[in-house]
Amino acid sequence: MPKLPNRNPAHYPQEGFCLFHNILNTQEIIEVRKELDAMLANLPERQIVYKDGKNKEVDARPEYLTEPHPKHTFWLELCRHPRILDAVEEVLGPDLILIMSHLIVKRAEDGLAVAWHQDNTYWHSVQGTDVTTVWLAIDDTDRANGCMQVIPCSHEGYPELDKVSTGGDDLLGLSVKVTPEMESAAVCLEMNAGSLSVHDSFVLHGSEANTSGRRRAAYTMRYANTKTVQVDTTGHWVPVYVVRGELSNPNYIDIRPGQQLPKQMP
Ligand SMILES: O=C(O)CCC(=O)C(=O)O
Repeated sequence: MPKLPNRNPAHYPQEGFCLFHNILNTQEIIEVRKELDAMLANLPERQIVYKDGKNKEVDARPEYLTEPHPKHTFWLELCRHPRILDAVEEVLGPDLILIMSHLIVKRAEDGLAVAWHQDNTYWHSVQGTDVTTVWLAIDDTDRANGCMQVIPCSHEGYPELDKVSTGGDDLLGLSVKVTPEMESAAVCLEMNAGSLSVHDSFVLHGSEANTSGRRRAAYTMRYANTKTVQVDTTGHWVPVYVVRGELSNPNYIDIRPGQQLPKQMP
């Protein structure tokens, strides 16, 4: 019997993730898809990606649309959408910074798998554990098109697990070793477009390749509690934006409600 994902934000600290249904409405999702389709139509031929622990040049793929928010107002505006921030506030509290984002699109019958990993262990400029990722479904997602999978409670104690090279054709090129018992506890985060999950930055998660005839697109937005997490802005590759609550660091950019969005980086 498939395990049902946690939908109660009160259980997030223990489970390490939570599902929120229907956060964006149909019209909002149509607009998101329009922006995404325009980006997909303009993919470069080659791109530099971080894979297997180093930067490499590869044929461009839509799984690697990293950090659109400092470059396009549309994505930055989405990162401060009040209903998305309400979900984040439920698990991280009211003082929130946006630290990264990434569009991950798995084309029909071609989308890459994402091996088991812990996000936080890749982010050396981020100090602290109150960090969460919003994974917004832009398309309906299920096991066949490579939905996210999470191993509940695997963040407990915030262990930094060793990584090994996958040697395979997956998004990261690295994987954390997971026992069959751990893997059998994994939960599939199947959801309709407009729903989202949030996951702790230490919880083990990944996804399988897209073997279906349907696209699987998602927008991941990464947030932290600005009172307990420090970001070294000199070593961080994108600006840090205050989206809600206290303005704690003069190096962060204030985009709280009512603030004009800054000019976009080229
Ligand atoms: O979209 C996926 O399949 C993986 C996403 C992921 O690893 C993340 O959001 O940290």
